[in-house]
Amino acid sequence: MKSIEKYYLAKERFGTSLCIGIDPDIEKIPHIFPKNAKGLSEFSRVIIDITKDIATAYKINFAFFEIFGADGLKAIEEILTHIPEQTFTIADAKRGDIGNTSKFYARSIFEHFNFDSITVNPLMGKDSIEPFFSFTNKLVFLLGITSNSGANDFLKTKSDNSLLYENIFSKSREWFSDDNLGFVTGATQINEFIRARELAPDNLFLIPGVGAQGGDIEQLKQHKLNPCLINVSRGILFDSTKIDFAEKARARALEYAKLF
Ligand code: NUP
Repeated sequence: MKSIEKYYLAKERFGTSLCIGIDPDIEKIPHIFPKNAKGLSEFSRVIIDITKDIATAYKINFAFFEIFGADGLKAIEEILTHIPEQTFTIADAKRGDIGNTSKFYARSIFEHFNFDSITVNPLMGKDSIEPFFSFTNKLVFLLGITSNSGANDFLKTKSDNSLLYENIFSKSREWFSDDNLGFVTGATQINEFIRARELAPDNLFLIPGVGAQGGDIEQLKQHKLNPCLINVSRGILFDSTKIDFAEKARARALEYAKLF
């Protein structure tokens, strides 16, 4: 099955656009877990157990695991086997390099880890992102307009008579099939979100920035959100860092799931 079809089926099944971000910050996980890769894996698996009937997708951010090297990568493998078959998965790895190297990044994420999708940094251009699209059954989220303040530094500057982020949306749609092409659009960037939807009306958007980063979901909901996945990481994972963390994470996930 193509990843895009899996997204639509998962969304129908769980009835929400909620994507839970697996960002197990070693400084923040509850004290009952060991401060190592095993701890990250155990904590993440509890979060999945307690929310797997709610979330349409899980997004695993590699940064939180890579601090433990090979053990961290093993933890990602363990966590992936814990995610239900029908739930959509995203590798938030923000890869991208010369074509010959990207080919191996793509194989790692899609063949070895078998994620449904990946986040890719498009700034090295067409040949750097093409290898990800050669996996025609998978989905690639290009960083379109990011949620952080640094989006002003490059993405919102003029390039070729449009803004750089506008070029990312329009050029990549010329190059690749909409079925494989998604975009990251930060919830904190409302005007740019509206423009992005004009440029890519039916592409899947991955929308981070709700919760800890203060993105205004009510404002976003006044525009065409779908098809989308809205990611919340800290806002669910660390609502409590005490013994009741799982209960609290579930309650937050339910609240967000109903919101979108
Ligand atoms: O533009 C982006 N903003 C962003 O926050 C692109 C991302 N991939 N992310 C990721 O989404 C970020 O790295 C983190 O994994 C998650 C947001 O986490 P939180 O702010 O909900 O805790």
